[in-house]
Amino acid sequence: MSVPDSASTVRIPFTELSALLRGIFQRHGCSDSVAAVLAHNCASAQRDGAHSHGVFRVPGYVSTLDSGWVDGKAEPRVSDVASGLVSVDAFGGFAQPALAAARDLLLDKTRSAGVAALAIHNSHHFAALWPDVEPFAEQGLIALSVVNSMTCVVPHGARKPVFGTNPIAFAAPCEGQAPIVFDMATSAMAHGDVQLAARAGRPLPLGVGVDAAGEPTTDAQAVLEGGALLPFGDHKGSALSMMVELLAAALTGGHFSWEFDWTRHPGAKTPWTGQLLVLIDPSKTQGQRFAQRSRALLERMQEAGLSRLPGERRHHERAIASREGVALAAEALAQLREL
Ligand code: NDP
Ligand code: PYC
Repeated sequence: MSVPDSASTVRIPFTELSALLRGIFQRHGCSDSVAAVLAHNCASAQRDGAHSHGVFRVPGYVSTLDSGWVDGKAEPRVSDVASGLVSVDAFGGFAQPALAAARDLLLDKTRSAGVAALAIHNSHHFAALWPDVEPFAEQGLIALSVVNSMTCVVPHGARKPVFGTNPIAFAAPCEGQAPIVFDMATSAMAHGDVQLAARAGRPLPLGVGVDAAGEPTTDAQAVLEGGALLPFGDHKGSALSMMVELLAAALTGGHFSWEFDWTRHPGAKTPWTGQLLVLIDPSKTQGQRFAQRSRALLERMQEAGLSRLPGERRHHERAIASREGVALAAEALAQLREL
C-alpha cells in the first residue's frame, strides 16, 4: 500500500476508514475490542500523514494474524505490582489493548503518587508510538514510552544487528496549544520508511544502512535483503537504542529484539517484545505552571528562528483531514475494501 500522491489520492472520513479497518481486523481473527483499538490507531496514523504506520501496515497485520504468530483475541492480564508500577502480560496479543486495559489503574496511580510506570510484556507493537503518549498529555500529564522491535540495527562499532528500530515517544502539555510530542526511531530510519523507499525505488541517504557484506549502501532493497540499519547519531543513538532494549524488554520481562524466532510463522511481521510507559503528573511539582513553562520554551525556540516543531506536521495533516477526509492512495483504498 503506497503513500498517496496527488494524482491518485482519495479522501474518506476518519470514521469510515476506522470502520473499514475494524472489519478487516475482525475478519482476520481479532476480537471486536482489539479490532477497535488497532483500527483507531492505524486510521489515526493515516489521518496524521504518518505513512510508515498507517494503512501501509495493514497487509503486515493481516499476514501476521493469518500466520498465527499473534493472538488477536488475547485478553491482557493487568497486575498491580507496586504503588507506582503496573505490569501487563499481553498474552501474545497486541500492546495497545494491553495499554487500554491498564489505563485507568495507571492514571489513578499517577494522580495519587505523581508518577507511575506501566510495564507491558509478551506483546506485539507494530504501530507508531505517539498515539500511546499523546492522549495522556492532553489530560495534563507528561508521558514517555519506549518499545523495542525486531533485530535489524547494528550497534555503533559492532558488525551484526542486535537492536530493533526501537522508538522513543514523549508528550508534554503546553499552554494554549496541542501537547508537545515527538516520536522517533533510534535507527537512522524507521524500517517502515526503508520499505516505502524500496517500493518507490528511492535511494536512501548514506549512513542509514549497510548491505549483506556490511558495506555502506544507499540501496533500500539491499538493506532489507540481508543488510541492516544503523543507529542515528553514531554512538549516541546506539546508546539510546540500548536503553530502549533494557527498559522495554529486560525491565518488563519482554523479549529483546534478537530473542524471538518467527521463522515458523511465514508472513509474521510484528515484533514480539515489550513496552514501557512512564507518566508524571507535573501539577504535583508545578501546579499549572508546567504548561506555561512549556509555552515559554517553545516561544523562545521560535524567536530563535525555529520554523517547525515536532508533531506540527501531523497536526497540520490532521486539520486538513478533519475538513476534507483522510488521504490515501486510491489503490490502497481498493485493496482495503478487498481485504
Ligand atoms: P521521523 O524521523 O519522521 O520524525 C521523528 C520526530 O521528529 C517526529 O516527532 C517528527 O514530527 C519530528 N520531526 C521530523 N522532522 C522534523 C523537523 N524538520 N523539525 C522538527 N521536528 C521534526 O520519525 P521516524 O521515522 O524516526 O519514526 C516514524 C515512526 O515509526 C514513529 O511513529 C515511530 O514510533 C514508528 N516506529 C515504530 C516502531 C515499533 O516498533 N512500533 C519501530 C520504529 C519506528 P512529525 O511527526 O510532526 O513529523
Ligand atoms: O518502522 O521500524 C519500524 C517498525 C518496526 C516495527 C514496527 N515498525
